[in-house]
Amino acid sequence: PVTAAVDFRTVDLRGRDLTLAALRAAVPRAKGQTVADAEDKVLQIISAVRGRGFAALSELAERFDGVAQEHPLVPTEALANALDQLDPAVRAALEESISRARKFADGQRPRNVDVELGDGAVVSQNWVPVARVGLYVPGGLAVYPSSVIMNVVPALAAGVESIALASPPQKEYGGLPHPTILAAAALLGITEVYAIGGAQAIAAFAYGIEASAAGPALEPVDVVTGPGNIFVATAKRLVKGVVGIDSEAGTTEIAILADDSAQPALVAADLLSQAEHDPKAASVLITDSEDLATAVRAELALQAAATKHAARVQEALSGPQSGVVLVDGLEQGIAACDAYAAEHLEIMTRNAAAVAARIRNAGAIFVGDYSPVSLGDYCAGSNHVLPTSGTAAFSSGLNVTTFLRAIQVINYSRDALAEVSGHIVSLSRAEDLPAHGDAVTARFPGSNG
Ligand code: HSO
Ligand code: ZN
Repeated sequence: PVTAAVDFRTVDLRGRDLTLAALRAAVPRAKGQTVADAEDKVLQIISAVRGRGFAALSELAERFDGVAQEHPLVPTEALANALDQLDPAVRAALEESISRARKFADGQRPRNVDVELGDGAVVSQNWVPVARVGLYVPGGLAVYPSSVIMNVVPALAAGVESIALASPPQKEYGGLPHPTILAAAALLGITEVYAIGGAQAIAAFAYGIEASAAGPALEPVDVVTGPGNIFVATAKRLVKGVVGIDSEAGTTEIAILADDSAQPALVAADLLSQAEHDPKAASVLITDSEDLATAVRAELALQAAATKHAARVQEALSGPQSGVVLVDGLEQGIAACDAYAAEHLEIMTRNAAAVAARIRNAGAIFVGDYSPVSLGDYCAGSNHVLPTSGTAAFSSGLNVTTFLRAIQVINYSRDALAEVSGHIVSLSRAEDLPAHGDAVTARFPGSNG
C-alpha cells in the first residue's frame, strides 16, 4: 500500500515529574505563530479601516482577495438565489444542524434570579442580550457554511435583534462570499451580509463605517464573534474592549487522550480530520500505550497518503505543533490534557465518561468512540467556535451567554435601606468617602444615623 512520509514526533513525558508550567512548555505547540507576531500587520489594517472606511476595504479586497469592490454589502437577491440553488442534500444537512444547534442553545439560556436579602430588599440578576453583533465566517482553504450556523444560532437564541455577517469575497463568485455561505445565511433569515475578509471585517464591525458615495453605513456592533486564522484572532484581541469578543478561535487543534483499548484507525482518522483544515493545524495524541502510538503512526502514514488534501495534512501532522505525548498512565495523561488545554479533546479510554469528567481545560470534550470531532463540527448540536492555543484554560466556546450581559437590579424599600444605613455610613467613613454616607442619611432627615 501507498504510505505518506509523516513525521509525527514524540514527546516522552514518562518518569518526569513536571510542574504545570513545565508541562505546558513540553506539550507540542506551534512556536512563532503567535498573536503577537501578526500584531503589526493587523494594527495597520485596523487603522486603515478606521481612517478610510469603504475605500480601505476595497483596497484590501483587491490586495488580499483579488477582487474589485465598491461596497461590501451583499445584495438580498444574491442571498435568495444562493438558497434557491442550494443542493438539496446540503440543505437538509444544514437544516438538521440548525435544528440541533437551536435546541441546545435554547437549553443553555441562563435563568434570571431575584434574591430577597431582607424584608423589602431585593436584588435581581437579569440576562439581557446585546443589541447588535458582527459574526465572522472564514474563507481561506475551505468554505464554512457550518460556521454560519455556529455563530448565528446562539445569537438568535440569546435574542439579539441586529445581526450582521461577514465572510471573505471570492474571486470565482464575482466578489461575493461563497454561495453556500450565502445560502446558510438565507436559511437562518440573516439579510445583512458583507463580503469582507479577515482582520478588516473585525475592524469594520468594531468601529463601523459611515455612509458614503460607495453606499450605506455599516453600523458598529457590540460583540464580534467567529473563528478565523491568526490575523482574525489577533484582530479580535486588538478590538476587545471596544467591543466584546467570544474566545480567540484560531487555527484548529485536536488532542486525543487514548489508552490501549482505543482503535488505532479511528484515532488516526480523527487526528487527520482536523489536520485537513490547515498546514498549521495541530493534532496531538496523548497516550500511555507505546503499541497504540506505533499503530496510530502506521495508520497515519496510510491514511495521509490516501486523503484528498494530502499535502496539507502531511504538513500539519509533521509540524512541531503535532505529535504523540507518551505518559506514564491516566493521571499524567489527564495532567497533560489540562496543560495543553485543547480546543477539541477526544477521550478514547476505558470508562471514557468518567475520565472526561476529570478534565478541567478544553474547549469541548468528545466522549468515546462514537463522538468524533467531525460530529461536533457539523451536527452534534454543540458549537464549533472554540478557544484555541491554550486559551481554553480561561475562556469558553461560543454559546448563548456570549451575547448576553448579566445586569444586576437593586430595589430596596425605605425600611430595608434604613436597616443597613448605619453600615453604609461606617464603611463610607472607613474609606474616607463621607459623601457616600451622606447620600443615605439625606433620605432619613431627623434621625441620628
Ligand atoms: N473544526 C473546526 C470547525 C469546522 N470543521 C468547520 C469543519 N468545518 C474548528 O472547530
Ligand atoms: Zn473541523
